[in-house]
Amino acid sequence: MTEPALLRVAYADSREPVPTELLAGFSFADPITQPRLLSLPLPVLSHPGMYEYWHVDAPIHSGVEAGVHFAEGGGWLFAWLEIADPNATTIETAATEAYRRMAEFQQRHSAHHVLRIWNYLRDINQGTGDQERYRLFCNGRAVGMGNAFGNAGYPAATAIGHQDPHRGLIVYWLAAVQNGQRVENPRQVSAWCYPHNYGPTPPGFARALRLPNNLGLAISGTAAVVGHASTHPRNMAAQLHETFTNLDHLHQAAGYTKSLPAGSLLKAYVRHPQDANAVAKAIRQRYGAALPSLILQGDICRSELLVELDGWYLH
Ligand code: 3EB
Repeated sequence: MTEPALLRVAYADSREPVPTELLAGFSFADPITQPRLLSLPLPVLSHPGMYEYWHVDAPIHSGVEAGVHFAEGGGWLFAWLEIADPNATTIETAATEAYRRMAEFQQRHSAHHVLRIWNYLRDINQGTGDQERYRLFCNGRAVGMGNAFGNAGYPAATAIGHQDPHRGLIVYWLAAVQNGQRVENPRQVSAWCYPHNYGPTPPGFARALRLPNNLGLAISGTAAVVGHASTHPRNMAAQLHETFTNLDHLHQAAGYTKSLPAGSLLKAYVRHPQDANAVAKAIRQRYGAALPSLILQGDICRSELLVELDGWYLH
């Protein structure tokens, strides 16, 4: 099997022309309707007007199949779907539907290895105990994915809350003709082994995924979770420091010695917009001003967590 082409990820000013050979593009709380571009309901606090682009140096074919929007080329596939999630529908049902449709869609496409998934759902912390919407989402997701990923073969993932009453459950993903390698963080209990005090269905995701073609790592949503516990509840500076430490251990577990080399990107989700500047500053101090980063307003799936990072370790 041929290796997938080079995949590049960049943040760019939306006033610049949309690049060609685009696999995917993302705007943040900025409505756009163009094939291959997805508008995400998370305001960007650090660089208003920035978009995210995924480039592949190959011809791209795009379309819509059974409500799944997709673009594929060069051995890569980007796809997304949105399930309306009005109050009458439970988020549990919406998640099952989303993952069933993803699994069915993936079976029909040659780039069938799902490597990385992002989940954005409204009011993620609403509801108490096991009725919290994030926990219900985890229940529904597990039912919908069934055996699609096999045990411990989960993709890397992010699950973040949005506040847009007009948007539902948005799931987008990256798949490839070649599989990647799952990477777990030795400082953290694997998510699918979380004890049941975090909800009846542990979340199914890998901490990172080593991309084919030796491109680097797709890094899952990473927060101040050590073992399985949230640390430093409601303390932004300490959570951020713990999260940086988690990222260090994660890239070391993947066999990389260098911390986020040139080509890498980082995204921070902050619960409170007033924390954006402090987070941007801490990222600059830790990784240098050259690292492209975006600070988005988004809710973390555990209510005591204030910040989560995800990104790309690319070299
Ligand atoms: C954590 O470490 C933080 O449910 O897909 C991070 C990444 C988190 C993905 C998911 C949840 C998910 O448990 C939360």
